Amino acid sequence: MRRAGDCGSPVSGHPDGTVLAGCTGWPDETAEAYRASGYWRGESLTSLLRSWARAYGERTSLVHGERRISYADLDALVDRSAAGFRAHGITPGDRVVLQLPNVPEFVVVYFALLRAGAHPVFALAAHRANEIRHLCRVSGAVGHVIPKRHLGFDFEAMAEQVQTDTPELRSVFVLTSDEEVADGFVPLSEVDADPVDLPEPDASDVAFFLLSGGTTAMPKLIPRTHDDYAYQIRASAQVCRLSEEDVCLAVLPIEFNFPWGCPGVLGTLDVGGTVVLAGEAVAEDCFALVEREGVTFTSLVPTLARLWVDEARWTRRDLSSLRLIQVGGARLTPQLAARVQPALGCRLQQVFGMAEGLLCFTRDTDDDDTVVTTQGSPMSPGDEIRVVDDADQEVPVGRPGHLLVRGPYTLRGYFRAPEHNAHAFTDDGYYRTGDIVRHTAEGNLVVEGRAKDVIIRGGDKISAAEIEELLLDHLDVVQAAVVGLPDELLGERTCAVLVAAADNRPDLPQVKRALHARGVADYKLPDRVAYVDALPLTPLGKVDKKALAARVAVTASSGKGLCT
Ligand code: OOB
Repeated sequence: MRRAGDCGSPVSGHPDGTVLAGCTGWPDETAEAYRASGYWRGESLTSLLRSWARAYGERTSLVHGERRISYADLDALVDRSAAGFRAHGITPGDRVVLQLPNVPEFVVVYFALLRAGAHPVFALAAHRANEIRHLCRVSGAVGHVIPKRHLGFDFEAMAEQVQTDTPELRSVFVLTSDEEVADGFVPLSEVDADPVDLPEPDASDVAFFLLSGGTTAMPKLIPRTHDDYAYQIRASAQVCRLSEEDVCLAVLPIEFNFPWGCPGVLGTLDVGGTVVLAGEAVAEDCFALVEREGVTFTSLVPTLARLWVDEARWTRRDLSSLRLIQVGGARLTPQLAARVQPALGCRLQQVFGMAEGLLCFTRDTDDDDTVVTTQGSPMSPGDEIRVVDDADQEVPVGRPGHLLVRGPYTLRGYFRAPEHNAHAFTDDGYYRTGDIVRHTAEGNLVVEGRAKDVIIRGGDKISAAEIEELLLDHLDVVQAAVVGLPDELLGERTCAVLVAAADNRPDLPQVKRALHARGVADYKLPDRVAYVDALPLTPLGKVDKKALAARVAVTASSGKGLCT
């Protein structure tokens, strides 16, 4: 078995050897140990859906608006859709970019592609041509699933644009109520055929791809196997003590790991509960759904938690069914954390996690202080955690250090990224998370900061390097550095600090327009622009982002000059 950093090594344990070139698996002896410990059970996600349908039959699996879908119907829809994808030329091993909002079709298409032997690649609904083109190229996707329009955006026009310069992308499938789609595109309703016998995917194979929050110019693809994700949903459902009485409200976009499988949508289905898909994240609309459907738990980023806590003071809705609010994805201040339980009348759970794997949760047995001030402890006894200094030497408990992790649901390598993998993993397979954490004496983790150059804006991860590259490519500037500025509601906002080429100093609207025209997703457009004569450098000659952020923050708060 080759190590992380190699390209083309097979996913460990698959009987045929190479399954999906470009993925790094676990070493054979580690895989065996994960099986022996019962973490990996050799069950594919599609076989789980089949067993859920058998066990929970007529119970409601999904609710969206007035639509309610039973477990048996979900399984049957997936069978028809899988046969339909095969009939439309999707074959085992194919990658298909899945870009849909929180609608039942997301769940159906996900399982149908898996059943057809293909691998969904989760795109954000917020992504635009720039990001989708990249995902298609890296994954070698042959298909793209989109809504016709969503929140006023014309996805068909974007998909046409992407297809023009992505020759492997053969098929675009469109979710629409009117059956009218652009020339050459396929309405999703036509991805439907009488069920055919399809072989079960091997559980040790890659099932689907999540996207990394990214430190690099473009998001990396995270291969998740059936075995590792099945374990994640089962174990996280146990941590949250989910049962078939639970009703999950999926508010965050379900293409994120957090609402999809921590325990989220899949963890709820695993125990026979009901998932309510919320199309809108507006707090009052969510409260109406909580009341109507008897929602028992949900997952939020701190920005949304803050809106819920504020709104709960005025609502007339009955929120008494809520028993658990998970908050994660970005730093939750102890001040806000302390307001969640009193305002919403239910337990708070802090979740510190990553699409790459590791999940930490505070537990229902923890005292209030632990829940308010820590990000909890790892989900699995199989999670191996190291907190180290710059020389990779372990630091004592209580001291902050870099968080490294390996375990039964943490990746060993990004897809087709050998150079990046070489420094994103240690030689013995630990993933370098880029987070700075400290251990408390009780064994909980507290996130102290980040070593990676990522800005977390309202829970959305923005790679500074990506925006810097775009700014340099598309604007007449000599240098560009993107930094995060503290923000009351979003946690951080982005500021593009530029060194002008000549007298020309594009202002904020011009900068935004230039990036928007290149098909960059809206959430990545800078919130502010500032000009400096030169970027400050560290002694090693790298841009000193800390100094720069401090300088820009002072200017921004004084309201003078520089920032627009
Ligand atoms: C979740 O996943 P990603 O992949 O979008 O982002 C991961 C990064 C972490 O490395 C850390 O930098 C940050 O987001 N983060 C937190 C945090 N939870 C995530 N920073 C401070 N406090 C927290 N509680 O964000 C994610 C995936 C699964 C569950 C929850 C969150």
